[in-house]
Amino acid sequence: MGFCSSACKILWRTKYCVLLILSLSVVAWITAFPGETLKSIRVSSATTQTLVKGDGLREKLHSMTGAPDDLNTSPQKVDCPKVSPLLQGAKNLSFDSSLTLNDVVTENEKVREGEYEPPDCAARQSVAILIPFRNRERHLVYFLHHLHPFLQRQQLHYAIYVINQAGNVTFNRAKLLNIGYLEALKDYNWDCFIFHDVDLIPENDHNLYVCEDQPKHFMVARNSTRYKLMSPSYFGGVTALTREQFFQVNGFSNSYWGWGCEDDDLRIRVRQHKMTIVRPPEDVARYTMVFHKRDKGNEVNKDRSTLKGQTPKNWRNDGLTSCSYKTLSLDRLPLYSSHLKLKNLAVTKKTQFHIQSQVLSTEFRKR
Ligand code: UDH
Ligand code: MN
Repeated sequence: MGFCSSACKILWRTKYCVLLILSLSVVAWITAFPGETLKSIRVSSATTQTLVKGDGLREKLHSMTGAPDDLNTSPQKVDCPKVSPLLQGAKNLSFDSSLTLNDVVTENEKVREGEYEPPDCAARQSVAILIPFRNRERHLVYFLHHLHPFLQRQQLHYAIYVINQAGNVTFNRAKLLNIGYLEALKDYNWDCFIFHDVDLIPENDHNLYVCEDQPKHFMVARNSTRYKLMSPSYFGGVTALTREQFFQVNGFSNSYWGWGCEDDDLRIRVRQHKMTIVRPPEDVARYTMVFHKRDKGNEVNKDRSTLKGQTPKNWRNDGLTSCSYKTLSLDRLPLYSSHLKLKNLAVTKKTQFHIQSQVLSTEFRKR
């Protein structure tokens, strides 16, 4: 009996000890458990990130953690309306000779590296505007001043590229535009390319800078020809082809040095591919051409008619596929470029390629 009573006492005390240990374990487990769970999810989402990088990662993370999405997402935009509510119609253009490139930068704070996207809706087309260029700084200021707001009112995703031919070699508008197409595609898979003289300013924003299912000629009426189309076959000044249309015709010819007929050559290519040319109505597609004289280095090309006659047999070997050049500098900065004499141009950033004379003499020479 004595043995039994002391054994009972020990058991009684142990019971309390076990109970105490049990309750302490429960408390410790409850405190530790949520931390453990979170940790394991974090580890697994980190693993997921490497496995599914760029493939619905955000959605997967979100469904796993249920955490608020703090990964800098923007909600999916709805398509911009077919007719932009921002259009203003016909405008009287003014050209203030005291306007500077810096003024234009200040006016266009939402433009980044020559590029813009509507903030509230998804643009219906992404459009690259290509400008062949040399020594037309004043025209470029006017162009940028008018075109940026014009394109923004049309709710387009766009970028402006100025393709600059440096040096004194005879000007080659068409080849510069081929280079612009090839270079712009390195940035983005643009839907539509607009080949645009720097001195032509559209007067009416209902003249929509988008591509159609056929190549498009914009410059129907201009001040310098009393707002009349020069000829039904004219395809110059401002034209647009989709990425695919331009590719199909092998772009422009690279062989037109000096002024004239490179636009006719493109029309021949387009027709040869059974495409037709569409135009906006005459009362909408109106342009002001900033007055200028013939440029030095862009004299009338005496070979132009002969070249044009050879287009049907030459187009395959003369165009995008044979466009050799070397881009010596591509300036996307908003600041003035300190090299070359073209420092005034640096503002539009994404907008320029400097093809220096040094390379012109080797890679981009007149044959
Ligand atoms: N361009 C330059 N620099 C040049 C030459 C041409 O930037 O030295 C570019 C510019 O984008 C210009 C385009 O190429 O808008 C077409 O050249 P252009 O404006 O000289 O062609 P246009 O059809 O004919 O306007 C000019 C003929 C001269 C008219 C004389 C007036 N009586
Ligand atoms: Mn001109």
